[in-house]
Amino acid sequence: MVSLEKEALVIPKVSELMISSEKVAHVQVGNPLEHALLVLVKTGYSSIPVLDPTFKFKGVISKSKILEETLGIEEFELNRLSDIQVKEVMDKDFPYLHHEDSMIDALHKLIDFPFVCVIDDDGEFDGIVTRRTILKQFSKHYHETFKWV
Ligand code: 2BA
Repeated sequence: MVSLEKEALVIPKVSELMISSEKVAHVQVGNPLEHALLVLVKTGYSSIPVLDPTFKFKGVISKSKILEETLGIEEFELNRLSDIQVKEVMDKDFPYLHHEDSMIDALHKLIDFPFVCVIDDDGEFDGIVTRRTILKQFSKHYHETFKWV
């Protein structure tokens, strides 16, 4: 079990850990699922944030949700994807963080989700915090604390 020395661990804020919005792949609520699948396949991610035209965070769309929509009775019906909008199938019940939240707030949310979106006071999307970033922080602290390991 990892024991972190409370005094030595400087807890960063979400603003110091996030990947900023310009580096994050996203789709819009009104995009057809066909477009969302293309973005997901091209970027290699399994899920990405969904924004409205004013850049507000609205939910998350995943490859698995999109594939579910293509399931016909006997075969995959990919042509359905141009008739369905992202907002109809996206996951709306997704947590978010604010800039001033701490790494520990992010850690709690990242137990159940691979990334969490960061929004400002108006709900505008500013970026994401990923599991990788948090794990790297803990790994760094662990090795700095127990240099002989
Ligand atoms: P996943 O797409 O399921 O990816 C799981 C992990 O696999 C990622 O963990 C990363 O370590 C690796 N990975 C997958 N695709 C990658 C790629 N194209 N380039 C580099 N590494 C890749 P995390 O980095 O912790 O990311 C967690 C989740 O955050 C990802 O889950 C994805 O849903 C989202 N994500 C990360 N970076 C993103 C970005 N720039 N734009 C949109 N979504 C992003």
